[in-house]
Amino acid sequence: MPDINSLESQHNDPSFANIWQELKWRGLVHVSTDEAELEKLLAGAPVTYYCGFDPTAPSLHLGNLVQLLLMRRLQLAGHKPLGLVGGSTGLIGDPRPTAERTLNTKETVTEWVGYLQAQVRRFLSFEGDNAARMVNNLDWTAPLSAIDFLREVGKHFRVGTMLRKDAVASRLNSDEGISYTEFSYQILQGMDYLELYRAYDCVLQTGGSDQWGNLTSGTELIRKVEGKSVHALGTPLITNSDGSKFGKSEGNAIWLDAACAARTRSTSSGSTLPMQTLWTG
Ligand code: 485
Repeated sequence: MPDINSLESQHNDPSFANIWQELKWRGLVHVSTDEAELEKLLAGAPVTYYCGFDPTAPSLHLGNLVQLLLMRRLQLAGHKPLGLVGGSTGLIGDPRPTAERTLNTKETVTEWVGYLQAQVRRFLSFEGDNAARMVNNLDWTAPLSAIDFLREVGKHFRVGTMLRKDAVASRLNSDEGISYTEFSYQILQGMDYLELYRAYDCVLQTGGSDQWGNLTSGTELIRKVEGKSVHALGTPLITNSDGSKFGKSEGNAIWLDAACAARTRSTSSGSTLPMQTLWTG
């Protein structure tokens, strides 16, 4: 029996014409930029792509696993992954549709960055021609002053466009509204894509379909600033059998870290669940 936990024994299915066809067959494509172009791009020479994970808990969860497996499949097809753990975005918080997040301390976020990086490392190969690389967005956001941020980055964003993003629109319609801090989140994620495009020629960002607003914030920024069309791919979200979202924010996450799962099992109802609840919408 091959050891399915060893990266060396993993491979894509050679019966598919190309990786895009395989991803589609596996139900990993919910929404994307131009499909024909993306299929051609991924069937060609190695490209660099990235996916970001925010340290808003001490462990990744099942929703993140979909992205890790997608990243690995793209790597097995010869492409180069960048695993981003959000040392800066984790300090701000991606707006949830329902309520404002409580800010975690900088010490806590730093500790969780370390845990998440270790988890991401287990799913990707850091050796060979298309070795993965870990990046942390705190490296390029921490040195940026508020004035430079507003002059160099903020100037490219139209408030009207920002207000129309789903995550923001749903919060504006709620009693609680949205803070300026969380409203700015999409700019930070857009800036990350631009930074990674410049530093590594990264031309694809992946995420769950809930990330579409943030993914396109980056593709639009790169089009404006660099005049270049880059790509985004949103996977379906893992939902409960009733179609509701499944994850950290909803309090029913299945943690990838056994120690974390054990700690929350007594307090959370969702650490084990029937398989029928587990597939996508
Ligand atoms: O440049 C980036 C900075 C941060 C992020 C992505 C790119 C994180 C992203 N905003 C986010 O909040 N992601 C969620 C998380 O971190 O838990 C989940 C998404 C899910 C999937 C998963 O991350 O809700 O759809 O993308 C990897």
